[in-house]
Amino acid sequence: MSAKRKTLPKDFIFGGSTAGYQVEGATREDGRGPCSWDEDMARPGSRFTADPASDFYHKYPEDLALCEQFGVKGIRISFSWTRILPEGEGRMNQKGIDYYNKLIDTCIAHGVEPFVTLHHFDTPLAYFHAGGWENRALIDHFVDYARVCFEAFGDRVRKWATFNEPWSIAQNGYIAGNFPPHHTFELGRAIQIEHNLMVAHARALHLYKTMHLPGKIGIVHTLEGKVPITDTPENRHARDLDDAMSNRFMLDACFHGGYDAETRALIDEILEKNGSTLVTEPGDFEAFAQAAKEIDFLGMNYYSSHFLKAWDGESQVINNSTGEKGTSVFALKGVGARVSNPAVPTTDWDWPIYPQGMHDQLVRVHRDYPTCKEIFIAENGMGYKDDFVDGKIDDTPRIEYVAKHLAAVHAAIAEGVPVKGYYIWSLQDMLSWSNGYNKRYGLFYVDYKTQKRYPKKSAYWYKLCSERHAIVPLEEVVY
Ligand code: BGP
Repeated sequence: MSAKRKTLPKDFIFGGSTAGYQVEGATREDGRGPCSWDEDMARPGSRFTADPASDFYHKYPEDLALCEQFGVKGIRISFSWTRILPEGEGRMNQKGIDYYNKLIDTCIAHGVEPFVTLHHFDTPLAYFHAGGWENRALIDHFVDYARVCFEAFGDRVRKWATFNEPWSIAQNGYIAGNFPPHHTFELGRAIQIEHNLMVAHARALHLYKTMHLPGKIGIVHTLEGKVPITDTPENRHARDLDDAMSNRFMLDACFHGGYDAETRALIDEILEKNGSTLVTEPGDFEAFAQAAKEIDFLGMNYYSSHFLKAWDGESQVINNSTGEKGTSVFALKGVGARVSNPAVPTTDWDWPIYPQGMHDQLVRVHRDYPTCKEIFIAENGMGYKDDFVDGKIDDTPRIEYVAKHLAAVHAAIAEGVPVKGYYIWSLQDMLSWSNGYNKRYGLFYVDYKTQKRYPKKSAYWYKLCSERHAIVPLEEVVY
């Protein structure tokens, strides 16, 4: 055995992550109702469509057989709310229930534990038109939908997440403008949405606990590392502001049961500079306090960190959604500017590759949020324009990326952080929300014309890691 080998606990789950809208396709099949993204992808000028995506709606038996073959022991899936309740509420769609029953049963038959997210960006269209997560009526509807799911699938699903990445819903929809409803620089609205989502999370989580089902429940947050580009008081303050808005505000709600005074002061500073205020109701904080006592785990997504400098100017954002390196701009009024760090490499989409940030966020959650009992890396991976050569895909840069991030997990575990699994983003290639199909993440290559799957070199490497409970050196992969 190599002296360099880093081992992981025997019960550490090597999983694969997916999201309903990004893999299922079949958006008009079997009575599914429309969601916000259907309308978005149909608008003039839209570059992509979610049909057939990776056709997981029909190909799931094949993908789960691949999981079993390649040592993938857990799969993160998300339910499409409008497959289950086509209008978002009321009438149930039996075909949607049947589909998810078959999917869950097939997971279990292959020894692949399902980890279900209730909401992964695809809000029912009628609610989106009624204001989306700005409209507090959606909180009650979400809790009702959660109840339907817990009742139908709670006997077999043992890991639940209420939401995927509330921060992305807020930031991408209301600040960066690359998700529906495509608003830009509306920091106050984004923060309000974060709060409303935290209330919906807390109430659904508490409901689950009252049902005494045999599983665990948490939430999936994307935690972005924030680092001052140079160590000045102004840059450190920019770091604190960005961290409060992206990470701390919601971690406080989930694990402290309310906003810490220092967090609230940072958030209020951003709100004031952007001419906004936060609206809360007293019951919100009761819900936070209750759910913080009951939450079982944090699902942490980590892709990159941001290097920050102080910024006095107006907000400016340019999204790199084509993979043309060096085209991103991100500066927010009242917060700070994200700048490139020449010492840190980036992906073609300008995402800094900085595994240290993953380690630091894991340690920070463990230190600052001791009520967080377990952490799963619910997403991490590398968007890459894979080359398909004679049926083979040598994605060595992806293996290197994942190995470095697993090493960060390994180091955090050695420091006492209870990380229990790693779900690579992504299991198979799929639709990227605002980048389409040339940004691939999968262990399994999808030929979108034929829907044929091809295991990449990373799949063979991941299998060895899962079998040996270790971060296997690249040289040991036979491909
Ligand atoms: C996360 C989302 C995923 C996935 C991933 C990669 O924020 O939870 O759904 O899309 O990011 O992002 P992208 O597809 O933009 O590269």
